[in-house]
Amino acid sequence: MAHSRRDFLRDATIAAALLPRLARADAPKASERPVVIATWDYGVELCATAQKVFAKGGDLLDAIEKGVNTVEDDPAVHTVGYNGLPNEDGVTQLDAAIMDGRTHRAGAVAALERIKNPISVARKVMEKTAHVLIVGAGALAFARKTGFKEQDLLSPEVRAEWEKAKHDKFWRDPDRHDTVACIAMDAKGDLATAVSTSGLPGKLAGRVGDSPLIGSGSYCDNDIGAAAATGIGELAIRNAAAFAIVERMRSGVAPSRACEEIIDRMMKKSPEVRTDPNAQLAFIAMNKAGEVGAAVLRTQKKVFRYALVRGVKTAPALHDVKPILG
Ligand code: SD4
Repeated sequence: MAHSRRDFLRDATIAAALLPRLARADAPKASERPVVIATWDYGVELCATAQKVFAKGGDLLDAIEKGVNTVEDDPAVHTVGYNGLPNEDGVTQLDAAIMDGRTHRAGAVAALERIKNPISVARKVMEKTAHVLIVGAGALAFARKTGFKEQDLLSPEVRAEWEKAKHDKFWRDPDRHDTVACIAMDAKGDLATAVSTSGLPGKLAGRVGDSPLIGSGSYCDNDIGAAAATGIGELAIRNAAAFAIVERMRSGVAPSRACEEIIDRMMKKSPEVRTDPNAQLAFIAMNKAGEVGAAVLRTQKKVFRYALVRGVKTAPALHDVKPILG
């Protein structure tokens, strides 16, 4: 199809708008690596833990696994790991995925019960099997075989809270579903992603969200960059969102802009997300230069927050991102 003058002008305008972002000089020097970005306020803990692993000369995967473990282990976090809120049958089912850019291998578990650290099981799937994703009873059996300890995932207090409120709007409180997603770059510039969640509280038994699905909830291409999601997984799945963001970065688009473009595309494909207050979704991304970015469609909290740390000397800091739809 012929490229009209109008198309040319539009493309030139878009290119000009992107230029300052592409030319931004905030790509980290080697001394500012490693770089770790993680979703939400608890991302600070994650980044701090990963930073300590890196500071001791630890490996990229150890850094992100241990970082995610701190969130999974925290009983005050009701959206990930231990004390993650249950499905409509009162059973906590966890999803997680890890991807290593160096090998382009990935491991994931979905609807995993009774194991508080699904990210560690996902890592074992990646390292010890020829598979990528193991679900449900098979995932639990695999976890048992590889030495994970089974336990009740709900504290008595959270179980009691759930029993009391299970029939009311408890489930629809958007503060009750926040996935921990992180992207890390080590000192050599290699990339990895990790995502862990209890998914949407009150979900149907066996429902799988975006988080364990490589390409939807996370994706890592060691030559280009990585992306990861938090929010309503069905939206991310229907748009192969994390993969799509990485592909935009492959075309030279900066991380924030790549996240925004996929949200724009999503709004065009599914116009109902513009008016549905429950349509919440946010992305984080990092390119091979170590530049990071994020975008959020909507959140009932005022802003989406991510934690970021560069190097091993400065402490992680939180960054606010305004929603595209208020
Ligand atoms: C899911 N993406 O299971 C997860 C839940 C989440 O903010 O991140 N909520 O769909």
